[in-house]
Amino acid sequence: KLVRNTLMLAALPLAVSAAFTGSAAAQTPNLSAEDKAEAGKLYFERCAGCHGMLRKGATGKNLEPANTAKLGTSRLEKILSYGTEGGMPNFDDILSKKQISNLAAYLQMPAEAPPEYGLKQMKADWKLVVPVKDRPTKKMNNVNIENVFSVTLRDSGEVALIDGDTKQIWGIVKTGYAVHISRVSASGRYMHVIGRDGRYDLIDMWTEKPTTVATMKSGYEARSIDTSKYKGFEDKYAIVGAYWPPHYAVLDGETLEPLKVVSTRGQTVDGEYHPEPRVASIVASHDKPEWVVNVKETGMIKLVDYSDLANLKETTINSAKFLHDGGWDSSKRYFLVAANASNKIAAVDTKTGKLAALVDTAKIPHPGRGANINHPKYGKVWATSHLGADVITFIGTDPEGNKDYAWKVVQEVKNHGANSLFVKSHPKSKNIWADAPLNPDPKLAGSVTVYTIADLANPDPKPEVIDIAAAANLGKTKGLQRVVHGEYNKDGDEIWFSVWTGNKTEPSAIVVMDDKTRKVKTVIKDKRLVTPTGKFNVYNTQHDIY
Ligand code: DHE
Repeated sequence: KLVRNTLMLAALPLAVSAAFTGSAAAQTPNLSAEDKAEAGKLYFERCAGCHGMLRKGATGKNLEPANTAKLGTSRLEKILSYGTEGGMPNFDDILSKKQISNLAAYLQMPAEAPPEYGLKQMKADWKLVVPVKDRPTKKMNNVNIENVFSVTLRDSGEVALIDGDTKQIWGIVKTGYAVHISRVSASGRYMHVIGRDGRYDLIDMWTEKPTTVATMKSGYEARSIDTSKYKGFEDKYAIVGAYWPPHYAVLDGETLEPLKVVSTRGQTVDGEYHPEPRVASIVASHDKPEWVVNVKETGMIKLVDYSDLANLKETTINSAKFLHDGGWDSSKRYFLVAANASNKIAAVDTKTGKLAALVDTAKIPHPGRGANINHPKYGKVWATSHLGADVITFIGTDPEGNKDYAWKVVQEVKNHGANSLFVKSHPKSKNIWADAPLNPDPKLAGSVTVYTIADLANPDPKPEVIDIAAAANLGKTKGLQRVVHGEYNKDGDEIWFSVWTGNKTEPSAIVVMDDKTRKVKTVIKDKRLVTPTGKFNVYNTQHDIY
C-alpha cells in the first residue's frame, strides 16, 4: 500500500533503480525496491522541504552522497533520531528504527530528479467543482467568518475551519497533504489553502458549510500562495509558488484556472546556475498590482506585476541566499524576509522596487510573518525569533521617523529556547509571544515566552515562560507535544497555540490564551483535530495584521 501511495502521491520517480554504478557503489547501502520507495516517500514528506528534492541543501545541509557517505550510516541514524542543535529536529518519536535506518541508507544513494510539470498538465488536472454562477450570491450561514480560523490538520490532509467566537469546528475540509499555509482573498470570502504536495484548494465561506469550489495541482511540492489584493483586482487572481518544479503559477482567483507558469531556475546572487531555486514566501501588495515572490536558492526577490499577464513584468532584486518566510512592516511598504541559512533579514522597499537593507542577525532567523510592535525605546520595529539561537530579535523599520534605528538590530532578548519558528503580536496587544517547537527538550518545545512590550525598555527585560503543553493536559504521549504558531483572534484579545503531537494516532489540542491575563481561556480538544499546526484567522490574514 505504501508503494502505491508513494507513486500516487506525486508520481515521483522514487521507485526503483535497484543499484547504481560508480566507485562508491560498493560501500553504498542497498535497499529493496519497496524499502527504497518508502524511504523516498518519507524523504519527500519530512526532509525535502529543508534539504531540497535534489538534496543540494538550503535551510538544511547538502545531503548529496559525497557528503552523506562521509557521515556513514550510524552517524546519519543518530542525527535522524535525535536531531542537532543547528535546528534539525529529532524523528525518534514518530519514525521506527527501521524507517530511520532505511532513510540513512537512502540518503547515501544519488538523488533522482522528479519529472517536470507544465501548464498543459496543470490545466488537465484542474477541477472546477462549483462554477461561479452556481455559487451563492450572499452569505448563507450565520457564522462570523471574519473570526474563523483555518487550522492545518497536517497529517490527515485536511483543514478545520473553527468558529473563533464559539470555538466550535464549523467544518473539516479535505485538502492536499500537510497544508502549509492558508491565505484569504481580498474580499474575505474565499480561503485559499496549499498542500505540501502541491494541491491547491479554494474554499467558499459563504455556503452553509465551508465548501471546496475549485482545486488544482501546482506541482509536486509547494508551500506558498496569495491572492491579488490591489484595488480593482480583488479576488481576480491567485498565485502559487512551487518547490518542485521550481516555478510560480498565476491562476484565476475565483476558479483556480491556471493562466501562466513562470520558471524560477537561473543564477544565484553569486552568479552560479542552480537547478532547483524554490519559491518560498509570497505576499500581495495592497498598494500596487504586485506580488513579492521570494526565491530561496537564488536569493532573488521578484516583484511580479500582475496588471498585464501577457506582458508580465518582473523586477528582480538581489538579496541573500536561502530566502524563506517573512512579513510586512506595519506600514506595508517594506517586506522583511529571512535569508535563513545566511543569518540575514532582507528588507525590500516595494515603493521604490529596491532592496532597503540586508540585516545581519543571530543564527537562522525564522519569523513566520514576524511581529510588528511599537517599541518603547526604538519606535516601530519588526521582530523575528530563530531556529538556531535562543533569542528574539527586533529590527527598526521606520527610516522616516526613526532613521538611526532603521534596518538595525536594535535589541535582542532571550527566548526560552532555540529551535523557535514563530513570533506573534497584534496592534491591540501589549504582549509579544514566541514558541520553540522544534526544541528536542520536551519542556522547552511545549512552552512559550511572552514579554510585556513596555518592559522592553529595561536593559534586561524578564519574560514569562508558560508551559502550554501542560495546560492542554493531554497526558503522556510518545510524540513530543510541540507548541507551535501563535495566532490572534480578530479582536486581538486571544492568542491560539497548537499543541502538535506530531503523530496522527495520538491526541493534539489547541490552547486559547487570554492575551491580557495570560491564563488559559479554552482548550479545544476533538478527535477530528489531527496534528494541528498553522492557524490563520480570516480577518488578520486578509488584512495582513501581525
Ligand atoms: Fe513552514 C510558512 C516552508 C516546515 C509550519 N513555511 C512557511 C513558508 C515557507 C515554508 C516557504 C512561507 C509561506 C508564505 O508566507 O508564503 N516550512 C517550510 C519548509 O520548507 C520547511 C522548513 C520544511 C518542510 O518540509 O516543509 C517547513 N513549516 C514547517 C513545519 O514543520 C511546520 C512547523 C508544520 C507544518 O505544518 O508543516 C511549518 N510554515 C508553517 C506555518 C507557516 C509556514 C504555520 C505560516 C506562518 C504564518 O504565520 O504565515
